[in-house]
Amino acid sequence: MIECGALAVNDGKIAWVGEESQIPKKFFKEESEDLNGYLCTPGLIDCHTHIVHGGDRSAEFELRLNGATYQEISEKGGGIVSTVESTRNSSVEELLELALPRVDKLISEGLTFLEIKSGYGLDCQTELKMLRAARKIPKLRPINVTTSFLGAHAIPIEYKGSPDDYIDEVCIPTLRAAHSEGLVDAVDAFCENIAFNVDQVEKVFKIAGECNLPIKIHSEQLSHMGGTKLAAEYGALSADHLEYASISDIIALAKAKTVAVLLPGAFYTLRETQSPPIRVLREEKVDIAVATDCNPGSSPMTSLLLAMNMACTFFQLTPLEALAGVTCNAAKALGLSNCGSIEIGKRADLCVWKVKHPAELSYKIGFNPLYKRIFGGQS
Ligand code: DI6
Ligand code: FE
Repeated sequence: MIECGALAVNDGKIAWVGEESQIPKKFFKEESEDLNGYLCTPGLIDCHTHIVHGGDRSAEFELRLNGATYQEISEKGGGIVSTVESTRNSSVEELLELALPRVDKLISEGLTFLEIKSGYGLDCQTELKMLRAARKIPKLRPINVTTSFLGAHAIPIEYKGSPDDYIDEVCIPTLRAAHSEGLVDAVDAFCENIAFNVDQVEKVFKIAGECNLPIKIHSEQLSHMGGTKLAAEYGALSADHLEYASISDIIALAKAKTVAVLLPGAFYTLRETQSPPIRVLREEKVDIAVATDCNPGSSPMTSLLLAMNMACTFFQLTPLEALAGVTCNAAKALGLSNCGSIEIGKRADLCVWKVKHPAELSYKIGFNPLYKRIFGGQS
């Protein structure tokens, strides 16, 4: 933290940062702005969302409040596959109309970079439609977007009981089609007892490798399936959720330099009681990111500040760890090197907050102290 700091922006990038008293003379000539001593941080990055989707699952929320579990609802044909039906029935325009208010909410809290997953299509046409919608968002809003192909998210009704056939006949050909259209920045998979096992996920990771695409995983969210170790073996950018991860899983992440992404919104919504192994993550020096997991089932959340608050309260992250989780470590989880910190040469994606100390960002619940958001040098 620089107490009396200043920075210079040129051509959308950070040209200088340091003590106000040290600003090089050449920057004095330029246009300048007083930020009133407010806190300036990197722009926020949400590194795990399913923000493009049709329909809503409020009925399922009520079922869970009456005692049904997430897994039971999923086994009865609700859950992810019900969002699949709504998403298949929506056009790109309709998906955008639904997604943009969610994106706007995140932007209002200083978001400058957003990851968006497919995975509610589970057929070629709809997976491509979701990714095309995601690619349109940066044309409509001042935000950068990176996409993850999540064809291995759930088993669609037409392949019930035949997950291997789904992977071979739909997921892999769709990944190839989406990649050849330039729609995919990374490949993700849901390794879980209600989704895919390690062998099925590994098949998808092999194709990602052939396509030179980085991988990510949803692992050990509801049970221990072994996806974390598999992802580490394949050099994944991130392993996400991790509630049921073991010590040896975390050691594998550390060795592979894979980022651990914590998703406290899903932990909260599902009233999970087992926390990810934070102490071990710290001991093994695994980089920790925090994201919303914005999705209609397990985390209908469009506030990254709230995710920071929850990461502190539920998982006992320090407020500075939470801030690193939505900036520099979120950038790492997406394999980005041009944003996530205030450094010379990086994009001038910045937030100015009307707070005195960074802890205030995580401390308040439902309060937004954003004073100014700067995207590529533009406010
Ligand atoms: N894990 C999640 O948290 C979301 N997907 C996943 O693999 C949940 C998706 C949903 O319930 O719609
Ligand atoms: Fe997710």
